[in-house]
Amino acid sequence: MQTKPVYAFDHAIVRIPCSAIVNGLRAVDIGAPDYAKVLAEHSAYVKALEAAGVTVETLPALDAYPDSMFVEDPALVFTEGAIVMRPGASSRFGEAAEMAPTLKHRFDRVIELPSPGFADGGDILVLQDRVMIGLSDRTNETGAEALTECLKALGKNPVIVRTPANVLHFKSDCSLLDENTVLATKRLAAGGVFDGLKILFTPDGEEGAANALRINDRVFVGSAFPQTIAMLQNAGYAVVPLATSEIAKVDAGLSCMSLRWRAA
Ligand code: CIR
Repeated sequence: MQTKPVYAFDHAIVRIPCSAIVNGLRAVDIGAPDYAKVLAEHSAYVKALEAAGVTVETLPALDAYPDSMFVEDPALVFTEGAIVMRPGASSRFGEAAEMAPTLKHRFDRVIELPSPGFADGGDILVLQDRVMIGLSDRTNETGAEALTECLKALGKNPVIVRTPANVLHFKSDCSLLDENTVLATKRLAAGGVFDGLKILFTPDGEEGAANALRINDRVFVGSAFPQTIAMLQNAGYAVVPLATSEIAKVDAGLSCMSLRWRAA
């Protein structure tokens, strides 16, 4: 049986941004995002998922959780089942319980990450042969070790790696491009985590482009990163540029706004 690529997806879950996103978490305050513009970026993203052949389930806005549109963080999903995470930011912790019923409805197998550790989906990079768990300010060692057991129970091959200092999530600085290739910042790849894989480096000044998203035959890339777009096009990838300038104000990119999986 031929193995499907890990970026072959036919389903996704997203959540409508709530108006409290203007109060979303951010490391550096460069101004609050404009709610109407966030809605527009989100809507274009959902359309791009659908155009890529993905059936999208849209969950309602959750006003109690400013960052709840970033559904990637409170859960992990695979063909084999889902994991309810324990987000490492206290203001986001309750998002996991909000997501759990949807996962139980959609997946036969749902595993809850046991307490007391913490882990965010943004720290998890799924490669063809392994699942990387990046330690960060949101994913601690206890959480990473517990997640290792959850992933093994789903038949995955987890490895724990490090996220550079001052980088929010492991995947803020990298993404999968194909079975053998990743897009990464120089500072993240310098740690040697991708040795053995082909690495395309984000051009200097375009580190924010590293959070791209491979979906089926295309790669979503932030439209504010022309050098990265040109580099990926020259390498033969079908690039879909998407606006991310508003969500970037709350440290978000293209992977954060969906949970993606392939039904069996
Ligand atoms: C946060 O700090 O949690 C949000 N403002 C941004 C989350 C981005 N999520 C992701 O990269 N997976």
